[in-house]
Amino acid sequence: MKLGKKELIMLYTNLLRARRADERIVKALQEGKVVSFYHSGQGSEAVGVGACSFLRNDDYLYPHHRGHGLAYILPKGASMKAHMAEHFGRATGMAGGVAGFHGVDPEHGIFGGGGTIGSQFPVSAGWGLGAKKNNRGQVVLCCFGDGSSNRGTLHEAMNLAAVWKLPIVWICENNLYAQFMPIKDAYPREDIADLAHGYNMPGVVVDGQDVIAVHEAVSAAVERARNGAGPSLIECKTYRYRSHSEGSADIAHAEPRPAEEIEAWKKRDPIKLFQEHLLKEGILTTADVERIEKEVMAEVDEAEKFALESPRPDPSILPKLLYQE
Ligand SMILES: Cc1ncc(C[n+]2csc(CCOP(=O)(O)OP(=O)(O)O)c2C)c(N)n1
Ligand SMILES: [Mg+2]
Repeated sequence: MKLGKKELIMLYTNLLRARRADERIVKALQEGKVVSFYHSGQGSEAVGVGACSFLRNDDYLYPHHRGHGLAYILPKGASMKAHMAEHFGRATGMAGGVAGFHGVDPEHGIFGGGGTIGSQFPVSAGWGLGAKKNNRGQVVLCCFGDGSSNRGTLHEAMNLAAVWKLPIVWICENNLYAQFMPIKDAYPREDIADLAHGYNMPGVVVDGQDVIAVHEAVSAAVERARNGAGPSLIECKTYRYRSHSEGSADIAHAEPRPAEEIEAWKKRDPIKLFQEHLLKEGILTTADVERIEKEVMAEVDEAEKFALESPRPDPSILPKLLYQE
């Protein structure tokens, strides 16, 4: 799909929505308004936004856990208010405010995630089988990290999906680390996309800071899957700007992550890169950039206000550990 001005601005806006909502949740957590932990997605938004902005409503999405799905689920149609309210532990949240740290919105084909890394593979294979049997051309996007690719469940699911030609696009958000473990010390090759050859499917490496590159690779794989040609694997090379989760040490093994590495990736901020590109091409003016910033901030303010004004869930349905007034 060739993108016109409207679609390009939509991609830019989605990048900004994911970033600003993520920043607000981090701030709210620091202020004690958010009830639990948070895995920030700042730095890798182009992966989810590039992959999910042009999916069909009835396509199935298993979002990655960075930003607790923000960059994936917002472009797929999920509500920022419901995501925010979930994190504030409110009844209007995506999962009623009781447990939704993984994006969920069944009306938009997002059936939630799981806390167990690697659970997305067999679950997505099941959805892929369902999609194939439905025969409506639905596609499944299964998103995971570099560390998750080391789970044995990947083999079972990718093998079955390849044999049965299931309509699945496997999307690896390779941010070079699994918590404190550098992927170079946990995987013997350079590219996780190489795994695809073992399952007789295309394996593509893309620049995960480039939202257009991600979009192009994913839409080719989506088309292939819709046409019955089976699964593909897309590896997006990216980075996370914050620590694994808020409050945890920002380390590789037991040492701080290298400052020069963080700086180099910040120079390739996906939003900055895309904004520069759109300004240069005359798609956006500086006035447009300011207007979009204001609109997105208004959406984020409104989402936070909605969350804060929403009621707490009925305590009788809450696991004891989660409920604090
Ligand atoms: C089976 C399992 N092991 C460990 C964890 C704890 N854990 C949560 S996220 C994470 C890192 C996953 O790394 P990766 O797949 O690269 O994703 P990233 O967090 O880097 O985006 C770990 C170890 C878990 N949730 N499930
Ligand atoms: Mg990782």
